[in-house]
Amino acid sequence: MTRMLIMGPPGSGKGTQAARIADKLGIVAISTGDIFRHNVKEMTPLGVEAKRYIDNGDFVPDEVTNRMVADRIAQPDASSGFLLDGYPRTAGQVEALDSMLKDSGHALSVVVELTVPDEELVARLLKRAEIEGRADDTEDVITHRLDLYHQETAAVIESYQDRGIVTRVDGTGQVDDVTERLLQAVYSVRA
Ligand code: B4P
Repeated sequence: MTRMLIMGPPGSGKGTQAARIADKLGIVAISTGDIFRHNVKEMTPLGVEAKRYIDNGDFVPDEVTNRMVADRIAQPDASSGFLLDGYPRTAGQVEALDSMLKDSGHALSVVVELTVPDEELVARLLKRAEIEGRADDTEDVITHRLDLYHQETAAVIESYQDRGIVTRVDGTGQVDDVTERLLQAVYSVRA
């Protein structure tokens, strides 16, 4: 039963790789960013609240995000395992996830960290801006998201490193090659 996290800075390929890895492992990929964007598009109360944070590149408050994730992982399709993409991003979210997992009687199998140099991250996100036009892919907001990542989320990864469950994977190069490296990393932990 795989319960794993994919972590890394904005633009490191989390969303791209999460779908591929979850498909290979036969588990569901849950992306907090995708759930927020869907709610923003549908203009749900959650979306209206989340939009002002997302557009500025800020984190949506923990209380809102934690409740959303708890509801999502309680759904039947997550009962046989899941891959979380973009969560947890703060110390408060780590604590909340720990208690969700404790309640379910399962532990995290592995945390994979995608590493990509900052210059390449910015280039990728600016390229995506040309294609998708996401409101949070402007240069200023990208810089702010990267700063937030280094200030808050890097410490989250360190806290998992202290538990000895983090595997670092080089996120540069062709998408297929990164997928292959990630699968090798996951299989080596499960073996
Ligand atoms: P996310 O949706 O998680 O956005 P992201 O960090 O930019 O990652 P994403 O998955 O989109 O990009 P990827 O690296 O796959 O979060 C968006 C916002 O939602 C946050 O800023 C925050 O406001 C809010 N939010 C989400 N989770 C939250 C939480 N837990 N708590 C609070 N707030 C939260 O890909 C980027 C680009 O790179 C793509 O265009 C892709 O095609 C390209 N790419 C991927 N792999 C590549 C490769 N190997 N080579 C070249 N390009 C590649």
